[in-house]
Amino acid sequence: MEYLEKLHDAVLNGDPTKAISITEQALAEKIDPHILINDHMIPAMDEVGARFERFEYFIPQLLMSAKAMKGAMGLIRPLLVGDGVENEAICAVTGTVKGDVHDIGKNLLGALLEGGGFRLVDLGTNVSPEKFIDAVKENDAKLVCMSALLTTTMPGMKTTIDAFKDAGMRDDVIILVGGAPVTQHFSDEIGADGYRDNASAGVVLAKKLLNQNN
Ligand code: B12
Repeated sequence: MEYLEKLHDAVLNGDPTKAISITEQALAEKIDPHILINDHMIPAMDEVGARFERFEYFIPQLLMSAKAMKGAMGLIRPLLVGDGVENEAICAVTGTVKGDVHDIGKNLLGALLEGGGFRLVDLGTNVSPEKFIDAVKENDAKLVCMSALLTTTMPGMKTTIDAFKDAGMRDDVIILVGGAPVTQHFSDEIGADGYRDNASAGVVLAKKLLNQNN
């Protein structure tokens, strides 16, 4: 599977056309999509971040790498979602917190939640506490998943949890947090119900906390 290394390079070099064609080939050869994501594309994005920190990459490169990963994810997403959605499914609300536009990890989590049988309401990025609360009310959601990729936006998770408390709704929902800078310690400190460092583990935890171990 040496050509899969080229998927890593296509994301690292911000080449959506190549990322898409390699993903097409890999899926045609029935390679597990989780391998494409976890062993090739996420490490590439980590390297993109490292280069950004060393001032070797700048915003345009970050954007092109994100575009490459999103292009490949467009092909993978239907496979992750599968036909897991059921009529009586529990509603999960996902969103990236206010001030933050990073959405690749959040979208991956959303696809896996849908694949895990949840009904998904994705609020997108830059989501205020009020929007999370309104979405839970409108959809009778039992799960809220917040994502943050910036240390400066992480406090928005606490603000959102506090807003649920103020609205008298904290006990109605399971709240999970995640994103590269988030830690278990931070999750405990802000009163979230749980944290995981990857999307698949997040879905397993959500099901466990909702007593849905199917
Ligand atoms: C791509 C990227 C961008 C793109 C985002 C495009 C998009 N549509 O998402 C763009 C160019 C827009 C961008 C902008 C900026 N970025 Co940026 N970006 C990145 C980069 C390189 C990759 C992020 C990514 O997609 N990773 C891949 C995904 C799959 O990983 P993930 O989101 O962490 O998700 C995984 C887990 O965390 C988990 N997960 C995620 N969410 C959740 C939620 C729950 C509930 C659970 C259980 C799990 C979970 O699941 C996933 C794995 O399965 C990171 C570096 C990095 N390694 O993280 C920097 C990085 C996050 N960016 C950074 C910075 C500084 C910025 C800017 C401020 C730059 C600037 N000067 O303008 C802006 C901020 C814009 C804003 N207001 O949000 C810094 C943050 C530093 C910090 N300490 O806060 C980083 C770390 C780069 C760096 N090393 O310096 N960025």
